[in-house]
Amino acid sequence: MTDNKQVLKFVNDSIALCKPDKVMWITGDEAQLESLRAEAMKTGELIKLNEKELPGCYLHRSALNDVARVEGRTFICTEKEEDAGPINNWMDPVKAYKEVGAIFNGCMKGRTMYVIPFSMGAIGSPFSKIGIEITDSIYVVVSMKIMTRIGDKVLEALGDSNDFVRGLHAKADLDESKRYILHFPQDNTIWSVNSGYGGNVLLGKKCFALRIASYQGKNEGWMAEHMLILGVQFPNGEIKYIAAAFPSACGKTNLAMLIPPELYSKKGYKVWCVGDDIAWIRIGKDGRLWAINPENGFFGVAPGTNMKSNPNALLSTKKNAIFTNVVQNLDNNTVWWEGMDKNPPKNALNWKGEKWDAESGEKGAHPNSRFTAPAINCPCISSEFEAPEGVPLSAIIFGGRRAKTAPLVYQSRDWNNGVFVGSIMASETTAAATGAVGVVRRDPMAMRPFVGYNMADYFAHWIDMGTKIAHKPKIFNVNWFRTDEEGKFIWPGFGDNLRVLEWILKRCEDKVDAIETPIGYVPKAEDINIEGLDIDVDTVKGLLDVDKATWKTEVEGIEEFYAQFGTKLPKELRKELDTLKAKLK
Ligand code: GTP
Ligand code: SPV
Ligand code: MN
Repeated sequence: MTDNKQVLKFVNDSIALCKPDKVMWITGDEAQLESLRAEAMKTGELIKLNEKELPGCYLHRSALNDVARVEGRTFICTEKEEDAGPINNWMDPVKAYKEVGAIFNGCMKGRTMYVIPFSMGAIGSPFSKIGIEITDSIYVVVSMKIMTRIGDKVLEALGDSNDFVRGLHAKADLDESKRYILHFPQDNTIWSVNSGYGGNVLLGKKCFALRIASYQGKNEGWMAEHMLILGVQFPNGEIKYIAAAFPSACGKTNLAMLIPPELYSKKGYKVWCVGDDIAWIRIGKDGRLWAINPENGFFGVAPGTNMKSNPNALLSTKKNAIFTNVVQNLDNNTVWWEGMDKNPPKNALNWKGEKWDAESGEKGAHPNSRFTAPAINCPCISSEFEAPEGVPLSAIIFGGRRAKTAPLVYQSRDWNNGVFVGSIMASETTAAATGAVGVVRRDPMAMRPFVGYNMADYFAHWIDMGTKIAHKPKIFNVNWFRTDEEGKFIWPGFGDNLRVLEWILKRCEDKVDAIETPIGYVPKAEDINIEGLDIDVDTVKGLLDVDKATWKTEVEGIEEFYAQFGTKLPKELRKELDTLKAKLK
């Protein structure tokens, strides 16, 4: 335990509110965690999987109404509504504490309250930040063990400091109509109630490491971003690092762990994964941007993960992982999901726990079924994964899911133009959040659901950072998802995305030419290496095409999006939009 008065006050206040029967401090000790797993197996919250094939692995099924992030019930609770901005849902903090406090009141009667001290970032790193999550869910405890660094050593690192995020979670009755994910950035506080789904309840992740941290970053001069971090190792051994922001379920985990095509691996190319979802980025003493991954594990999308698309992710799940809402193969007590292989199990239960046969035509795994897996399981985890100061960035990449409009890759003209490119990102919605799938919406920097303050101020923070970074990374945009007339993806994607990264890194060193278009620089088609692929230079030309008419329509959408911010929109972005319009004339 701890003598930290602020921590004790937070825990005692939470006990007074939630009224649990018992309180257990999570020490990080394996015996304690193992006894909790055993308890969860008794209640069915966790199902132990085949110990030989999947040692230390468990299956969890969430409630049927609780399978994704709930953006409509996620709130930023700042004193002034304007500080939450036009994109976020806002709730007055006084009202939020009172009304949602009433839902928490007594909700842990008959239950145990678990107190989880956790660190985002390696314990003791100057870039790391500490949180305390209180929860009534063993699934949360054992998942936080995978996703973050937990236990007594975190309390030791905190000492008597008050610099920690207070996270209170209760699954309560899982009542959808009383589900709230509340953020109080001015109080370093998160309240989450009536959900058991990862993104809503593993409070270190989106709630802390993005929503609260983005607010802290604005005030402290750094950035919390929805970005993967990877290193490309060249045949001469040199490694260049890239951070990339794609919206939820748009390919971060896949890119972060990509396996180079044979053509490249034979020459000695390798890709190292530093992180697959979140980057905390600061200006280093050398004037470059340095990024750490604050997480300790992956909360990855299961469907589509297979030995061809992402072997490194699949191999990461082979021990000490938790699967949520996938198919259970009853013959050998292992798991399966759509796109794992072409042999769905015959004797199986679907994600709801019902008898299921693939012949029925119904999906067995939920489209947003996921796994939590320790990062150290990943065969390509970077040697710099725990480096206290992180890795230096050569390039920042934005990208989304666009059937048309956005070319395979383009480079922004400079930092402010790059911020503009990030700010106008749009992408088709996915199953990672509740609501319609496949609808194009603006998702600036892939942060639409994750900025803990006014998005216009967030844009201004990006512009402002640019004035302070002596050696700025170059900013690019990619789109792996252009489709042909039949709706099929034209670009092979996955490992072959390295071909695009190669062009990007060459541009960073001025080693390759480009063609100027109204939106920025695109490659000459012959500069994208297609050796060994099924596509020809003309197809690449098509993928790189910037259609003026389509972009004129796009500009109308951008105007409409920007209009919400009124006079708060940074003038630099307005200027970029005017330039784009002029170039499209
Ligand atoms: P979050 O965990 O929600 O933040 O998602 P993510 O951005 O990490 O996405 P992930 O890598 O899990 O990919 C989501 C889906 O996109 C999966 O179904 C992948 O198979 C698919 N995908 C990823 N990369 C590519 C690609 O290069 N091309 C195509 N066509 N699909 C891809
Ligand atoms: C995402 O939706 O972007 C995820 C999964 O990475 S969650 O943790 O649910 O946010
Ligand atoms: Mn994500």
